[in-house]
Amino acid sequence: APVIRLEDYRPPAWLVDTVEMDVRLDPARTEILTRLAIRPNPAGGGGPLRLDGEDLELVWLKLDGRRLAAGDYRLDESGLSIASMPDTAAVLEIATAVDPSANTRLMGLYRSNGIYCTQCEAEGFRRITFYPDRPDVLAVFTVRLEADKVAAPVLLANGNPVESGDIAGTGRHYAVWHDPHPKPCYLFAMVAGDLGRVGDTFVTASGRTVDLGIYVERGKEDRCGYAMDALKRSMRWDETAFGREYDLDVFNIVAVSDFNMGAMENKGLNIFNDKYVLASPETATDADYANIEAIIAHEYFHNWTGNRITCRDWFQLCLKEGLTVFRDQEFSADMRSRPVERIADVRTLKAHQFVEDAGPLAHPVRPESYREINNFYTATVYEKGAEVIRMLKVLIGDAAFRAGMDLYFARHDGEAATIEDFLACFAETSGRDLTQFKLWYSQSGTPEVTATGRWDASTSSYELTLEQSCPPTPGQPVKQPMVIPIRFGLIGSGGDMQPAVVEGDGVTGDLIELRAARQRIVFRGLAERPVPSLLRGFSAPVKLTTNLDDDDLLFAAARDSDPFNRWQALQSVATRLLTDAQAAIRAGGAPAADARFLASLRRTAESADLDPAFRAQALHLPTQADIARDIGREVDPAAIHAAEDWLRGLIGASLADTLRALYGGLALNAPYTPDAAAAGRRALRNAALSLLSATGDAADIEMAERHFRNADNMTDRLAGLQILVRAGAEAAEAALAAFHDRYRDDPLVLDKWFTIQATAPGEATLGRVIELMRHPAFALSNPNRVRALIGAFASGNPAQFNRPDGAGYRLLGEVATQIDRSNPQLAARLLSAFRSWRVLEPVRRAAARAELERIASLDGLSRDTSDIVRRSLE
Ligand code: HT7
Ligand code: ZN
Repeated sequence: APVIRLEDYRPPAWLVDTVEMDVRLDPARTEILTRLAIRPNPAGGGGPLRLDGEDLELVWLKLDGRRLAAGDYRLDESGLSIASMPDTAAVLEIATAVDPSANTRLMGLYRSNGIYCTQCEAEGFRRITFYPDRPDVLAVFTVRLEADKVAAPVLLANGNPVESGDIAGTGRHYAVWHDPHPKPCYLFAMVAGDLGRVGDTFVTASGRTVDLGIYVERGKEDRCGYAMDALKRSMRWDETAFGREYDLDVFNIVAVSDFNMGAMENKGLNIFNDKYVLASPETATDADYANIEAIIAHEYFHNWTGNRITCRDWFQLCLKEGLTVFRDQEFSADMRSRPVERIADVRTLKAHQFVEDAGPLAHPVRPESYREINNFYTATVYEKGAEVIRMLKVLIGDAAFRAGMDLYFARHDGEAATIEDFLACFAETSGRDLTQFKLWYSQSGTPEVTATGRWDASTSSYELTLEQSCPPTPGQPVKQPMVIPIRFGLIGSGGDMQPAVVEGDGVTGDLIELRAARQRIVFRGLAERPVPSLLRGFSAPVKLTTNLDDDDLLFAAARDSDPFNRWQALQSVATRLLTDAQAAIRAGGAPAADARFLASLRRTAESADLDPAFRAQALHLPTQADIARDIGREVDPAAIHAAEDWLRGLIGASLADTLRALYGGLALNAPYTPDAAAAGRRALRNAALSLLSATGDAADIEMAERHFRNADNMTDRLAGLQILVRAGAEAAEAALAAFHDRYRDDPLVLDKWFTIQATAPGEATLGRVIELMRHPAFALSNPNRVRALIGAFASGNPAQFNRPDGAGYRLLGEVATQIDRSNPQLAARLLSAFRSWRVLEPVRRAAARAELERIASLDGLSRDTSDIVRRSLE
């Protein structure tokens, strides 16, 4: 596949003003008549017309009413060209036909459980009709849909409903939808089927009433309440936090069960993976509720950041995705606990983006080239993209940030914009030069910051030397220094201390702007030696190393006024302990306990003045991936796993009385509610139970079994099941069977059952995964099932996926290459589990390489999969 480069961007030769579509839905042969009003781009366009098209049957083509003959145009596997075009505006009519039932890629028009639906981002519209399928061609769409009235009583498309009716004597009916807002075709959507509807209304700040609808498979209407509530809260929040009002008469959400990603922000007609809509206490965990809230908000927020202002080209993907993740994170922080949300977001960032940035798939937040754009919907574009926006806000301040957003909305509404357009708004409102800041968009890799502090009692001063560097990443051997905002405080025995004088560049209030490779700051006039608290709130996505010892960190864990850094300090000590422990285990020795850490953890767990959700985060140890990243080379996942088991067991035994008291004291004697306060109590209680049972103590395992059996909600039931399976308890099999029997007809809940088994420790897991692939509820055609079993095994069970015999790699390779034939996007995503293979110890590294090379040698690989495999091997 050719490489597409940002530097080659050229404006479109032809613009499209209006699109009128007439779609005659049929399961095997859907006909689409499209009428395009086109004109040469006044900015030097015109000439030959090129339209994208993929897997389409061209029925006929008319230009200005004249049917074109075969010689008038050229068809090839990626589209259609008309060499001789008029030099004025023209009307092009195209009739295409597609087979939605045969569309297993889930891109374009396909069927999910009998429902017709579409997915057009990034390049799916070309699988519906021939079109300039690029985000900088914006047009006003009118869509007429018709279908069998019994099979598809519901007919939906973007925009507002215009008219509907029966087609006499045919058993069919139709509906016309008009979207007045010009949009790129990737935001096009239509849905038809026999769907249940849950309705509500929302009155906007200016008093307009919007009809809200959530459409789901019949019988699931009673699981839409939380999604609807989250939608209304999102609409209100965007008005108050960003001054953004909704702009159509209706807003519809449809939940489908076959979907490649989480959801899609099509204008006025969001389409969701049903996992992120459907929830009831009986079927959804607290984490599911939080995800639903965040994703409903994310897709809704795209209405302004993505839809009203879209991307000029796919290199600018972070313009909409990074910004919208930032917005949904802020929303969740306002709805829940800000520090706890920040901790959760940073955990996700480190677990996915830091890992990606450290491996062969590393790329800048704004990539400069790609072969397959679907492979760039990554943690870097989304999560690091959000961090870049957050840094911008920290650097220029809240007022200039809000003014910059207002200016961006005013200046670029209705346009397809670039990162340069976006940054220019903030440069203007802040009066700052953002040239160096822009490096965050072009340099890949996680910057490393080293902070070395020195207390000089004779002068009562504290000297802080900050150094930054960034490791080489693919195509970028050498990096320039970035602007790194470091929020800080100096902690003294009585709390935060104020120095009398600060010497050195780049310090304003509680913010250090690290711009140079090395910067020295001296704080004078301090009453005592401070413990510096750096990178408060994780003010920049960097890897920070300090010369603070464990005593300093544990002091910070107890005294830092920044809750994020309190949590981070404990995590840093735990990371050191686990890293040392895995080294000891590899060397055949025994890990060493640390009484000070255990005492500090106990204090945090017992601190009644701290939010239970925060305390639960403190009890969650760094993940195995965190430790692998800390080690950085010659990684042995089995040793890391053993170290984790050891530390969990040690905590469970040493803090048993505290953990039992927490478990007993936090029971909620009230019906389940998904709010943050109740979820926080459950999280802390389940974390306590999980650590207790890590000792293998029979009484604690029995307690976990009772917890499972008596649970009145999915959060507790699943936590109990997970604890039993993880502990390898005798009761685990019976619990798994009971869970299965209870939810045998509920695929979304069975996904949890698949995942628990796929992430179970022990060598038997691989065989179990293979066996579960034959379970009647499992299907390679359904992305949720595949991710729940195969994805969970490959990404959520490092010790078993990375078996030294390579069997885990072979399983993933075989399944992914099989899926590649039907759904390349899903296959490529699964294979990104290989992204850290180079840091493994030699035996595993060789086995992983062998599997990647085997896959690379196969004929007929999709562009998605060959791109991932090739970059992984480079
Ligand atoms: N903007 C959406 C991305 C998306 C997508 C991309 C490629 C293939 C399928 C897809 N489904 C959804 C989702 C979002 O970020 O909001
Ligand atoms: Zn998005």
